[in-house]
Amino acid sequence: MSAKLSSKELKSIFEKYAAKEGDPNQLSKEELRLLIQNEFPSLLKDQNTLEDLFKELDENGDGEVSFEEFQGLLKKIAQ
Ligand SMILES: [Ca+2]
Ligand SMILES: [Ca+2]
Repeated sequence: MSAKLSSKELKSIFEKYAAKEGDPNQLSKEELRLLIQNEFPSLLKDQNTLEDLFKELDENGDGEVSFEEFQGLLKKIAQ
């Protein structure tokens, strides 16, 4: 896992997981779980639980994470 992801790489990861169920442009909590477990497992080892991470990313509180919201993850990865 690289600490520096281009937005193109992030977009391709997002699309791969967002397409698994429901709206292909939104990540459900389950899709986010798979994405984090497979691509960024270290994010869950520290202080974060998936629940916290999901709430943090879902800025508009609609229960799904859009690509725009998902980009907030970049800041966490960069920390
Ligand atoms: Ca989806
Ligand atoms: Ca949302």
